[in-house]
Amino acid sequence: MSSHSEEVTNSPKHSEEEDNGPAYVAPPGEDSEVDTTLPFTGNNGGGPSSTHSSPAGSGRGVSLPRVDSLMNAAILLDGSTNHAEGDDDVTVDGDHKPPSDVGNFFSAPIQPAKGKYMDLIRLLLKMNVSAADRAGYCDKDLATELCEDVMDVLNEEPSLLNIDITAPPPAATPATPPAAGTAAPVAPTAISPLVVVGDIHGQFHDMVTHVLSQQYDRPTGTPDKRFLFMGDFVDRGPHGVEVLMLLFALKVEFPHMVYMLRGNHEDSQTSRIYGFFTEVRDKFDGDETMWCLFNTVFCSLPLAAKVIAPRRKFMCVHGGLSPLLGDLDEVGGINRHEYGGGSLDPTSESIVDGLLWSDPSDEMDDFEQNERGCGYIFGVDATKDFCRRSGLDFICRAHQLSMEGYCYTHDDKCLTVFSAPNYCGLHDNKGAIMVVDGESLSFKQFTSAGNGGAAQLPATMPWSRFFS
Ligand SMILES: [Mn+2]
Repeated sequence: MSSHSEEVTNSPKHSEEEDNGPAYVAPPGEDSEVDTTLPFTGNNGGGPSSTHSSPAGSGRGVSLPRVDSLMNAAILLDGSTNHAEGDDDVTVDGDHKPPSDVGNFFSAPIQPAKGKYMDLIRLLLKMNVSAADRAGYCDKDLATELCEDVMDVLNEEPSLLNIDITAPPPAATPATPPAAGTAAPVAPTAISPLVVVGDIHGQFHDMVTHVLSQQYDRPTGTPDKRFLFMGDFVDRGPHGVEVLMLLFALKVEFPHMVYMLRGNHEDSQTSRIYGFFTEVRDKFDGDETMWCLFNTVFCSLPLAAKVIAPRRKFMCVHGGLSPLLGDLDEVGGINRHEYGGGSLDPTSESIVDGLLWSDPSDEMDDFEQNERGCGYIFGVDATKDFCRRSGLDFICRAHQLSMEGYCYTHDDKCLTVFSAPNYCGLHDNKGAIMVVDGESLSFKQFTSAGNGGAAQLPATMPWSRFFS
């Protein structure tokens, strides 16, 4: 390894990456001898470097399975029809234009909690993000206030979200109590489908035109959508700042309609290396303090969600499981703010490692150390046992590229959703989202809107910084 190994040697944790993943998953029919020379898999043959120290509780040093087996498992199941939801409703999402006027984005009676970020939301949804347009939102005072406001909202949330889509979303709590004689906020009466979203990685145009469009461009008369993002908002793609600022603004204004989980890239040791640091510095006049503040917000992001739908309960998380995680409810007891700071107990540290970093494999039963250098590879029995102990039907996670945008493994107990189409401008993969409605669970696949991939990478981000 070249410069990459030098960089990561300075990282006490999460070192070698990560850059194995999201692992390349071949489309159905493609030769299962995946080209492991692709940039994602550059470390596959080499294994972890001996220069890296082992984080407490993560058990590094065991022999590592090759990620090839993981990829092959995904290939076999990708596009198969043997899963329980064999008649999944899969549609290809059409083109969406930036909205000319989104009003309050959500329909009445879902009102913005503060209102002060609605102009920012409307501005960013127009997707004018060229260097000449940035002055309107890459403002340090605005971004600082937004980060502080979203931290206040996120810190009100537990480490384990509980999202019940069988009931209408609760009314937002107004910033100040209504004045005497003013009507209290009216709670929504319609049940809102939940849109579950995988990795974004700075592909802002794809997020707006295929994910958020599910709300702003929905057919007339259909209910508002709720959104659950499973992390990896930043790094690799060029517009992590725009992704965060739009989602933070939506989170502040509509805290019960937009939920954000932490991914492994929402971490200073990862986002320092894989593009976000450079992006923030460039967009905020060389100032590095905004990157620090964004990373402070990351520590407030919840770790997982329990989703209650009419016919099923499932977990959403960025990566996956840990052998030390007994059941899902234990996540709620973890002080997520201490993760990575050295003061969290080793068991909890290991559990969060798994939540953010783990990957499934169909070729093993239990747990192995993950070749990414952090987290675990978990097998089919691990998933089934965890679902049984936690009263879940399946787990839903992101973190790995799938050519179809989503992929079942573990006898359909483990679902991967990946929402960055044509990832990094290189892989011609579809993105997908899952829509959980009253009774049904469906997928929307989409191709890249353009402008979100490698072609837009700022020249200041060396290719090797992304893919080494
Ligand atoms: Mn990830």
